[in-house]
Amino acid sequence: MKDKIALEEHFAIDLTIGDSEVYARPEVWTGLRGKLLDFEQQRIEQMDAWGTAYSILSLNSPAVQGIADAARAIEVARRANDVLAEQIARRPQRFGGFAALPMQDPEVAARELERCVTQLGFHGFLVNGFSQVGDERTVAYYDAPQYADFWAAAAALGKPFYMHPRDPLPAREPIYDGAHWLTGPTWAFAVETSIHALRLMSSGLFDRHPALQMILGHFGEGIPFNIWRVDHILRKGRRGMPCDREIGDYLRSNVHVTTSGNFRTPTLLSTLLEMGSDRIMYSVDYPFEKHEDAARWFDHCEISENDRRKIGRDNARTLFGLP
Ligand code: GRE
Ligand code: ZN
Repeated sequence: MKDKIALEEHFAIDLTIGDSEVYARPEVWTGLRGKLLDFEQQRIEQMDAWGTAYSILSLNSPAVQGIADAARAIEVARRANDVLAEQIARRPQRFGGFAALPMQDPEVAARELERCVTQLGFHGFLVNGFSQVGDERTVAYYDAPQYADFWAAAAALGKPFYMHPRDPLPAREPIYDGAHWLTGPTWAFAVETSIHALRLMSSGLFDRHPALQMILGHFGEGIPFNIWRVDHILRKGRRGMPCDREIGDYLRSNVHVTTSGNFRTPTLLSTLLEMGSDRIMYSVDYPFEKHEDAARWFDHCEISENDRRKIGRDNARTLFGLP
């Protein structure tokens, strides 16, 4: 399929590139590093070769979320957003952007989002999970009360947000001790990100802001596969859960998922049955994943051509108001 839109596509700046090194074996790091910092060579070549017309770019992980010092987080977020805006201005037909936000300071984060949307033309924001705030071991999840005004400001701008993975802090997750191969994208990313997403969905956030839309990568980090059980259990007793509806209702009215890094037809079909074809969008997760692997699978997987067009392009056009 030509003219696909992809929306979990990452870049890095000098101040954040180091965060990605732990995810690459030494012999591939030089290549990955180059691809994260590149905007005009391999990135465009790969998009052209495998039929992606437009990529919405976002900073690597955890980047701003991992900078406990709020002033520094604010500075790095602004730098990254300015770099991205400059690259979009050079190729507005090929690149869009998600803002990086210093969630360590919710008021500044709201103002930076407003700047990115109204002045830089970004399509929303992407957060890499929880933020470390003040010191390395203090974490904030965004269902916390101090984010109420941030969410009101974000919802008023009318743009979606992407909840992207990061690893849990080792000190808080001894279950990975001695089995570090399960951290990162193997498994820990999905566990960490799905719980954060479920926290937001069950917090009443989407009752207060019913038009707000959250995007999850990797086919929803496991949530669509398990949503029936979640609501089945909660139907027996809500255990103090403050939201108005069932969590599956929010999945079907406030959540979109992408194919990033999860190029598998049974998973796609299961997600289609659970969420319908309006809430699934193509993505690669470049440069951590290859356009080739994503496109070789997606362009020929066994779905209707109507669904392929929706998932490959039209759902994203509608969600982001693209021409
Ligand atoms: C990502 O951001 O999507 C990512 C990483 C590290 C490894 C794999 C991966 O940050 O997909
Ligand atoms: Zn990613």
